[in-house]
Amino acid sequence: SKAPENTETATFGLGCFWGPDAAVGAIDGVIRTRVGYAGGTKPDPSYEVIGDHTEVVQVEYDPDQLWFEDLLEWAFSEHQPSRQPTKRQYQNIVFTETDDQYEQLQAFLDESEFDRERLETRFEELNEFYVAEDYHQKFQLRGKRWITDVFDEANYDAEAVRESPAAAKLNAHAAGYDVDVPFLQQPYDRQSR
Ligand code: MHO
Repeated sequence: SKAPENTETATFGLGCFWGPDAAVGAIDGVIRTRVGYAGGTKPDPSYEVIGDHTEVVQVEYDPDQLWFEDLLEWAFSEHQPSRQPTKRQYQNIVFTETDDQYEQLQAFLDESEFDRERLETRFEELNEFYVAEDYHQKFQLRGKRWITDVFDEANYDAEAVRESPAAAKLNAHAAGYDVDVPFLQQPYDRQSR
């Protein structure tokens, strides 16, 4: 079957973006991933001149397979909500892009046991996502030349690799993720929500 055409995006700051890029790629229903910068005001940030932005991973997912709330569950398994790095580059941020995502976030926080007073995670509306340099995309996979060479031979350019659903899964696998990671063992019971 083909990659679904109706996808939604969700964006998270969870420290150095290489790790969450690979981790989220392993999740069933995650179609594409890309890393970038968001959450600040500096126009056209780069890795060297990041300004007040934060390293983020942008997830493109199939809303028929995965809910934003599932990604929230994942994001909260990936960081310490009671801590916040002082460096903005590595801060933990949950961005919302639609009213629906905002409502799912409120429901998630209400249902969770977090003491809102002690929650240091930033919650913001995404205004702009700046895609990061090619050498930061699918970073774990880039270390496996024997795999990336095959993409090159098939005439994939850097953008095509970044946007490839297969590359997202291979990147996760290259980072050591498999179907056996605990987060993925949790059954998704949509009906009970
Ligand atoms: N400089 C750190 C973090 C990189 S991440 C893209 C490292 O080399 O691991 O900020």
